[in-house]
Parts: sequence; structure tokens; C-alpha cells
Amino acid sequence: MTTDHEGIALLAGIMAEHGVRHIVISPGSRNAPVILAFARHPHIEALSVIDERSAAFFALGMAQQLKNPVALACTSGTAALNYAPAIAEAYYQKIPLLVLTADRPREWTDQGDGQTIRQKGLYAQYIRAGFELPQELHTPDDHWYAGRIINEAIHRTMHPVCGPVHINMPLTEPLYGTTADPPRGRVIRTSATTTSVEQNDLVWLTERWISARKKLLLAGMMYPDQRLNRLLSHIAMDQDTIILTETTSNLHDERFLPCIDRVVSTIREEEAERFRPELLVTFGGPVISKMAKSFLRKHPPQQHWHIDPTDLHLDTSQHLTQNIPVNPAVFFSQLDTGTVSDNAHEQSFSAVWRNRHEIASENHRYFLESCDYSDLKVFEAIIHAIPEDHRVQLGNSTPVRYAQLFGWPGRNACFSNRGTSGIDGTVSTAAGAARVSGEPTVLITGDLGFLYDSNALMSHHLAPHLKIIVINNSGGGIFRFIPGPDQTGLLEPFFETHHGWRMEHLAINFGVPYRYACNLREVKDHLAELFQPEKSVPGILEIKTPAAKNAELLRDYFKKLTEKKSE
Ligand SMILES: Cc1ncc(C[n+]2csc(CCOP(=O)(O)OP(=O)(O)O)c2C)c(N)n1
Ligand SMILES: [Mg+2]
Repeated sequence: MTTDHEGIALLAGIMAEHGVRHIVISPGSRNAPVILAFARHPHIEALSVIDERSAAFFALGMAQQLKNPVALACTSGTAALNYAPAIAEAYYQKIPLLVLTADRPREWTDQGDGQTIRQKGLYAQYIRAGFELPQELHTPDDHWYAGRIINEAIHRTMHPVCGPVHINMPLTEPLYGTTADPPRGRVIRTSATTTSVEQNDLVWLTERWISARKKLLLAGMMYPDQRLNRLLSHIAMDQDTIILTETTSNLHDERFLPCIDRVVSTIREEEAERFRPELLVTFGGPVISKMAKSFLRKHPPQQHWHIDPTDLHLDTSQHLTQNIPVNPAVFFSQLDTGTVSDNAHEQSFSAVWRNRHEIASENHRYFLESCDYSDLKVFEAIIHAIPEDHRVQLGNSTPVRYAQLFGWPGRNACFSNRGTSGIDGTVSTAAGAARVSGEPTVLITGDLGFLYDSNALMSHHLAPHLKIIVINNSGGGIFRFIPGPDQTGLLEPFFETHHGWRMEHLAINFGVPYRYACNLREVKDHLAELFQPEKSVPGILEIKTPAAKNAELLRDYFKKLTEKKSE
């Protein structure tokens, strides 16, 4: 039995045909036909999540790991507005979401009826496409039209670029009718295509690549990509080329330079020319390292190529000269990099960066050895405790930045909501990711990020292998470090929003095992416990750190990184 609302029954049938396997539904009455169509669907798993903001981030985390559209459905009114933060994140992180909002009949908009707002075009700025299902399917043309837009909507979640697509669905009463004989929709398939660089352009790019003596490649957020990793490992042998990798680029090779801030923070003005690239090539998603971005804007390359199959011109250096809208692995497999000049001479461009990386890494190790208990010291312990089979979700604010200061001993796949860098969906995203990745998942989040999204725990779908580490530094610790807030006299109340709250009772309330640590010994003991493989329940580890000391130590850390031992 399914709903007797034909448009919704059609939707469920066509989604199943297109391989959509998951839908996250929030409670309501107007969306009852959706609940009836999906709750017992033979091919689509329906999960119920109460808070729509959290439900949307949960679906985002699922789609992020599945690389396949995940649907979400809610009732009418502000419920639909609560999807907006995750939809904006999915838009910029290019994650396929099929957003289904039930709505009141059109004629009731602005008539003072409950839960009735203007939903058509609600997310216009942050969707790949938007559609509205006909209220009723009376004629064959209504069926044809409904079927056609459903197929197109699913297609647009993945083509030409992945992202969120909205279908608004005005529904008339009665809402709870069912039928055993729903209409069947026509399925429109789409052929997979690949884009590559035209021959003439390739020749032109290859000539400039080979003639550039100082090439800097900067890799932003990306899914793990073995083919690209192999291509770049070869290119990294070239002495004229250096490859800087962000933690979320998921690229690994001993020739790549991770920990970008560790190196860039040590470059003095008078020596910047030696580190300035002639050719900058960026690829992947948004770059986290503020230091790298400001260095490249202050010491811009002659040429900047950005490689990304989207229609956005990411001009990170403000000196973009070439947009290359193809998949990075396709580009680097086409590019003939010529003979790799690996004659390691001291003044080669890559040697300049490598030598500095070595000095900074030595200073990093030296500093950490005697570093007091703090966010920095705690992060070191966390990174060394995470088993290699764990996928890592990094909270915004300092967690994703501390991660960049440490080379990851393992090749853990790392993810973070850097599409819009909000702290409003971190826990729900990690919970959704853990639900479908099939691999253990650990989230490292700040305390405000955790508190903001603690509704993620208000769910019956927390995966047993989800581990949540909350670094509680009593507020927004980042505001104690960045220049500005401490000059205002308003740091604690309005920037850091200092608090004395603990996470314990939230964990107890939602039945999630909880641990607390406030010194290094306890941190290491609880981390070892948290990652015991036989642990088959989700777990939270709250780590208390000293707010004021954290920022002092981090400033001191960057000062000591620069100290010249020898060069
Ligand atoms: C939705 C949203 N609101 C506000 C901000 C601004 N903001 C950036 S970092 C931050 C503090 C985060 O605190 P916490 O999660 O404890 O991380 P910490 O800075 O302590 O590492 C805030 C409020 C944001 N990024 N997203
Ligand atoms: Mg904090």
C-alpha cells in the first residue's frame, strides 16, 4: 500500500528506479503522503529525524559518503526553512541532495493558514534546480509533466555538477488515503559523459607548464582519489614543482607538503620572492589555510590556473588567468609534464619549500615535546590515537585548523563542512556519514559546534561506530587567537561567548556513553578506550582545555616555528 496522492507515488517509484536508496523524513501532517510512500518502501530506506536542520545535515553526511543523491522530506512552513543551512553547504560542497518540501495548496499562501509560507523558490540561491509538482494529476499531461520533472530533478542532483535540487509539493487534503495500485512513471536515463581539455588548449598549457621554473600546486578539499594521487606523486618528483596539500584534500605522498600553515607562517617578507610561484595551480574545494591565501595574494603568481568541473571561478589568489573546467585527474593525465627534472639542486623551487618544511617540522616537534596541556597538545594526542581505518570529520573553527598543523600519520579520509564553514551541522553531518560509510567514523569538534548541533543526538540512527571528541575550551577559542576580538573589551561575552557548560547531561539524556578528560593522562587513557575495536556503541569524549592558555601557546608556537636553528 502507498499514498493515493499520485504525484508522490510517482516520485517514490522513479526515485527507486534511479537508485536513490535513502530518505530522511521529519514529522508532520502535510507530508503524510510522503511518509506513506516511503516509510515501508521496498528499495528506499526511510529514516525519521525530528529536527529539520539536523535532518538535512544528516542527509548531507550520508550523500557525502555515498556520492549518490539522498532525499529529505519535511512538512510545510518553517520546517522547510530549517533545511536552508545544509542546502547552502551541499551547494558549495557539491553534494547531491533531493529536497522534498510538502506545501499547502497554492491558493492558501498568505491567507493566515498555519504552517503556510512562500515555499516556491525558497532556496533559489543555493540549489542546482527547483521544481514544483502539480497539486493534482488530473490529465495525462499532468502525469507526463510530473514524471518528466521528477526525472530531471534527480538527474540535476548529479549533472553537470553535484548539488541540491528542490521539489516543492503542494498537497490537498485528504492526506492519509492509500492505494494498492499506484501509477508507474517513465524513467528517463542520462548517459555518463567525461569532459577533457581540447588539443589546442592542451598544447598551449603544456608549453607554459614546461617553461615555468617555479610551479606551486595547492590542493583543496576533495574525496580520496587514488588516480589523481598517483599522477601527482609523479609530478612531485619534478624539482621545479612543489605540491601543498590541505588535510581535506586526502592526498598522500612523502613528496607532498602537508601542514601548510606550519611552513607558510615562517616565510619572512624579505625572503618571500624565493617562495613565490611563477605558476600557481589550484584544484579541489575551498582552501582552509588563511596563511596560504594571504601569502599568494600578497606575492601573486604570473599565472594562476584553477582546475574544477564547476561553473564557479574560484579566484583564490585574485590573479586567476586560466579556468580549466575538467576533473583534476583528467587534466593531469592529459598534461605532458615533459621529463621530470629531479636533479636535486639546493636552490630548486621545491628544495626551497622542502628545506623550510624540514626546519619548521623540527621546530614543531621540539615545541610539542615541552608544550603544556592545551588544545594543541590534546590535538597531538588525538591524531596519534585515531586508528587508520577511521574516517575523520573535522569541526569548523579550530579543529579543522589544528588538523592542518599535524601531518596525519595514517591515511585517514578527512572531511569537513568547508563549503560554507558553519558550526551549525557538524555533529549531524558526522552522524549521517557514519550511518552509511560502513567504516568507523570519528568527529573532532569544538564545544560550541557540539552544543549548537547537539540535536543530532536526538536520533535513533546513531551508528555504533560513531565516536565524537568534543574539545571544550569554554567557548569559541578561535576568537582568542585571531587578531581583533581581544582589542574590543568584548571578547568573552560577545566573541568567545565564554561558558562553563559540560556535555555530560546531553549525552546521558540521549543515552550516548560519555567520558570526560581534563589532563593529558586522562586524554590518552580515554582515547585508547574510545577506539577499542570491540566497542559497539557510539561514544562521546569531552576534553576540557584551558581557554586563555590555548591562545597564548598557539601564538608562541607560531613564533617558535620561525626560529632559525640553521639554514
Ligand atoms: C552557523 C555559524 N554561526 C557562527 C559562526 C561563527 N563562528 C566561527 S568559529 C565560532 C566559534 C566556534 O566555537 P567552537 O566550536 O567551540 O570551536 P573553537 O573556536 O573553540 O575551536 C563561531 C561562533 C559560524 N562559523 N557558523
Ligand atoms: Mg570551543
